[in-house]
Amino acid sequence: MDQTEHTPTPALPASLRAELRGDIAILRLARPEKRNALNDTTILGIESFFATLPAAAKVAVIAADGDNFSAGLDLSELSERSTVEGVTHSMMWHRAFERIEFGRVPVVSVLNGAVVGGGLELACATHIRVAEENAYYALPEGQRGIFVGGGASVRVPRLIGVARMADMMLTGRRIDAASGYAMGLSQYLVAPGEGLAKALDLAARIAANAPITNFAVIHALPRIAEADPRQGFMMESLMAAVAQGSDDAKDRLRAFLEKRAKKVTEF
Ligand code: 1HE
Repeated sequence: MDQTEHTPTPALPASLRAELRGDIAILRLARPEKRNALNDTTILGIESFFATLPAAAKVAVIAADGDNFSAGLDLSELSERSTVEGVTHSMMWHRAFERIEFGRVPVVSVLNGAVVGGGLELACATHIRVAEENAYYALPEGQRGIFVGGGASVRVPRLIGVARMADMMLTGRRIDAASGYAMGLSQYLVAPGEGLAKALDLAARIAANAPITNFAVIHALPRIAEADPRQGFMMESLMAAVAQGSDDAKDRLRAFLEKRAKKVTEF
């Protein structure tokens, strides 16, 4: 909950479209003719969208127009940059994607077609990835003579391990949606065209959680998971006590004991 909310939301570039559906904020990558390649304007637009989410938004969904989630960095903008400009550019991506990963609300992404380079980096900054069966993943930076710069070396190994990421970068291989699902790149795998409906269903469930639980999952869980176990256990105890002490938790526990709450169900 480290973000200031401004209203109205600033205008987004033409490469992005935003919509608020109830308590779900939806951001669409809207440059399908360029396979949703991510230029600087789009990255700044993503940062701005997540920095200024409407107060009503409890969860966000990122999806793409067209047949591809994103072909990654807009290579037409990869002009002659100095070393310092290169660092600054990469840090701009990091800032934008940290707004997603450590923002105010959980974020679900819908992956289809190419989820490549910076497109995979964007996807990995979201909390839940729903892949359609036609999605594929690649890190072609090796072929382009560059290195990842949008957070992949931090986020991708957490999902699939350093060895698999090294393989992707060294060989430029494509990983299909089913293999990506099996190795942890996505948490869900659905038929083509069904990703958005699935993401909206998940988003509705997330929005119904206690806000303190969603906060803890986004902000406490990743820090605890990376902490030394002794510090981690302590942070977990503190976070658990904070959540448990909330009126929301008390109401929900009472509702369960009085048989007014849903049981654990499959979906
Ligand atoms: C682009 C880009 C792009 C497409 N930058 N313009 N990413 C890559 O190395 C992936 C490069 N793209 C591709 O390999 C292919 O485009 C795809 C496999 C993703 C899709 O193929 P296809 O046949 O459907 O489309 P296309 O004909 O290749 O592309 C359609 C148009 O989009 C075309 O422009 P047009 O004006 O000729 O119509 C392409 O030039 C354009 N286009 N991808 C710019 N990436 C923070 S560091 C992150 C580092 C990286 O992300 S490196 C990985 C970059």
